[in-house]
Amino acid sequence: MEAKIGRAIVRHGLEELDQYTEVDVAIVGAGPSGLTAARYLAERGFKVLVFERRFSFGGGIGPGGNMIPKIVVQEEAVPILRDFRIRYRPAGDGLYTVDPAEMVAKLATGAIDAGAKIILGVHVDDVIYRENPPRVAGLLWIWTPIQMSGMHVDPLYTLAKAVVDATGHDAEVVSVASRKIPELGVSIAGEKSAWAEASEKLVVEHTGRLAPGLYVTGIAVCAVHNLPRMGPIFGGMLMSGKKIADVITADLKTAAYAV
Ligand code: 48F
Repeated sequence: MEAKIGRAIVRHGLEELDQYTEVDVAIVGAGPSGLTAARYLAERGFKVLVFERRFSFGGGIGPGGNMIPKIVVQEEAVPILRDFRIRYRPAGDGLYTVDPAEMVAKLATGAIDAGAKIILGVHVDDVIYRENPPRVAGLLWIWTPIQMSGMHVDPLYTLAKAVVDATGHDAEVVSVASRKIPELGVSIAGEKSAWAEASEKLVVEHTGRLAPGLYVTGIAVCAVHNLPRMGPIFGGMLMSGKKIADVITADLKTAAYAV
């Protein structure tokens, strides 16, 4: 029995890792923006891979507002809640509350059911770079426990036509690209203090492509573009995830990305 269990895991696990060595879109981070983007891209037929450092989904959703188990979503993002069948309760003034555990579960289910592959326990620590024109062509990744051990272990590669930084406040993918590839012209301007109303709009407006092959969504947009943060209101994260899916869909249809 033990041999069969081990063989089943090794065979199917490695077979699937092999299938995901090259993808259309690699999303780093399974928070609200990354999961939303994954679902809308996967349902349009793109091969989508999400790498998440933790062994769980949801990023900053789970803790609610300072650990009180509710988050807020505004009117404009309600159609996205409906797409994911996430229930919401009116709180007045165009605001709705949502149960964080339900949102985590349904965003992840929506992405997976649409066909996205999520791999947990993966730390993305670098990008793959190509010249002429300078572009990001994929990711380097390593299992999180190995990264945490501090031991030197060489990572593995995933090639992607589009790499999405959905890593949250630290914008980790853009950060490494800005340090190591000055030719890309990307930088981290740093996030500003909270101004929820302005931030919720600005984060969606600034969501987009930063350089060929490199995209940013979610609160990472604030870190990159020096925008105010917002706190436990999540409509902007969902709308940013949907917008990056639209931007990438348009880009991948152009000749430059056609393979
Ligand atoms: O932080 P996170 O939820 O990012 P988001 O989608 O949403 C932000 C909100 O949760 C909240 C907010 C808005 O109301 O202010 O903070 O922009 O999810 C980011 C995910 O990325 C993972 C991390 O564990 C988290 O689940 N992550 C971060 N860096 C890496 C990573 C990395 N280098 N490799 C893999 N995963």
